[in-house]
Amino acid sequence: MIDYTEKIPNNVDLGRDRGLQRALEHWQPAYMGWWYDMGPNESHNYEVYLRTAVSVEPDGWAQFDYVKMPEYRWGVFLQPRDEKREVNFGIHKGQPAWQEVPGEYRSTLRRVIVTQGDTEPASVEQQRLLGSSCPSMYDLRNIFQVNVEEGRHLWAMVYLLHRYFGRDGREEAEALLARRSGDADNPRILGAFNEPTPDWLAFYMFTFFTDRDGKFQLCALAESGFDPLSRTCRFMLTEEAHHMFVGETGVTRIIKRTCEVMKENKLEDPAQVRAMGVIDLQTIQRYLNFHYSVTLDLYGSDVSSNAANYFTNGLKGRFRETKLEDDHVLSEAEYPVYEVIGDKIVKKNVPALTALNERLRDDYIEEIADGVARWQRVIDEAGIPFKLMLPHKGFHRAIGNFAGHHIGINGEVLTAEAWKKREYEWLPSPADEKFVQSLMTGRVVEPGKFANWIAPPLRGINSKPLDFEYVRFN
Ligand code: BYC
Repeated sequence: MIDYTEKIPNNVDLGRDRGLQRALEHWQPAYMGWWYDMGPNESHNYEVYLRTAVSVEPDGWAQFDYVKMPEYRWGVFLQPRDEKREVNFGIHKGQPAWQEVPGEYRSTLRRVIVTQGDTEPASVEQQRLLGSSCPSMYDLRNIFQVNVEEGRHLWAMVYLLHRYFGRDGREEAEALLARRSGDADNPRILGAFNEPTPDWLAFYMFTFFTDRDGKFQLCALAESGFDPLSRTCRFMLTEEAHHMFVGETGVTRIIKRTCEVMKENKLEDPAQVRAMGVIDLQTIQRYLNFHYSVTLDLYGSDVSSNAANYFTNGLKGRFRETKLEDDHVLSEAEYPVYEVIGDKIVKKNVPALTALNERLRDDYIEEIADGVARWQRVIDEAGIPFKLMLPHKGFHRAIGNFAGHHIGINGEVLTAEAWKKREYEWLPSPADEKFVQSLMTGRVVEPGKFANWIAPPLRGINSKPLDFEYVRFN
């Protein structure tokens, strides 16, 4: 169970390590300062029907109640230790899992933990203004739930930095509160976390596509031979699932509403669809193309010696590593990657060890394709002849083998000029964004009411009705 009488709720017996406790208690006000500045705008007096972790056991960790958001009890929760756990891959395979950081991997592990940690406050910063244009009280509550949990994920990484990386770790923890999403001088580390999330369609796309990168990266880190990192990530994954749910159902509801309006009014022309105050399917496709492609970049280069080293040294595994049936060392195996040669995209086998970023990206793409097929079903069921598609892997990429090339949506290799001409056929144009913004000028917060451009969800939160007062504004 988690002890909520402590200043920092935790299940790691923080009170036993006075130095660590003091260091984290010192970081806590800085974190609160960051939350007041960069957390959800205007939310400080709201009471929100939130779920809070009460235990890390799989069957009973959540408790729902009203919480004043700045009083949310952020804390440190790790999954219980398995005394028999081993390093399951790489050159240390078969050794007992490490309870302390191996000296030779200190800086690499710190870097991975910092990169993971950096994404969490970044996403809160990206979403901070969305509360003022929410489509319903239900959605407002959901974004707040996502935001407090991203804040907790920052705590999860900061605990590791403080506990295992001494002074360097404390400095990194401060830097995590100093960088800002989109800041020209001190940006967040990874590309997608510096892109704006200007509207709710972007928010749902982000939580569907980018939070799912979170899932896959956390799954890979949950395989780590460094046991505290593994245990931390395992608990974070239980929270991540809700964020992806918010994204997937959010887009589903937008598509559903658009299809209803198209069908009722027998419309197909996007301009006429827009005139009815809903988002045309073509614009939804362009948002999808954008979020998919910037998220694919988050997996790093197709061929990466960093990734090979992480794996060989037992720091970061593959998706579902222990379920895979091979030698878990990959000294002989190969894996296909793609390269642009002249005006062709060519497949090439490389050592599987160096292609681990690409492999994780492929695992991700498989899951994404299933989600997009579920969205397609909504359109098909409405009898509307429109097909959503996933762009080619090389489309609009800034990292890896496709970076610097101009790949069209179907994988055609184009000149810069030819690509530019079609850019806004494929990606949201300023006019698209302006239109979506125009639908989201005010917030809808009467219990049970939903904005015109989105269908209500199938059910409420924690079996509450849709017109439940999920947020009290005071
Ligand atoms: N943008 O060998 P390479 C989440 C850099 S999301 C900018 O290809 P590597 C969440 C790279 O750092 C999950 N820079 O890459 C979701 C390296 O820099 P140096 C976040 C990039 O190291 C929603 C250079 O390029 N977690 O949790 O194999 C809401 C060459 O790198 C990018 C993690 O990412 C980029 N996109 O792989 C909230 C897990 N990509 O060394 C939360 C931890 C690469 O030249 N991170 N670079 O300075 C990692 O495992 C690895 O750092 C990466 C990159 C997979 C990201």
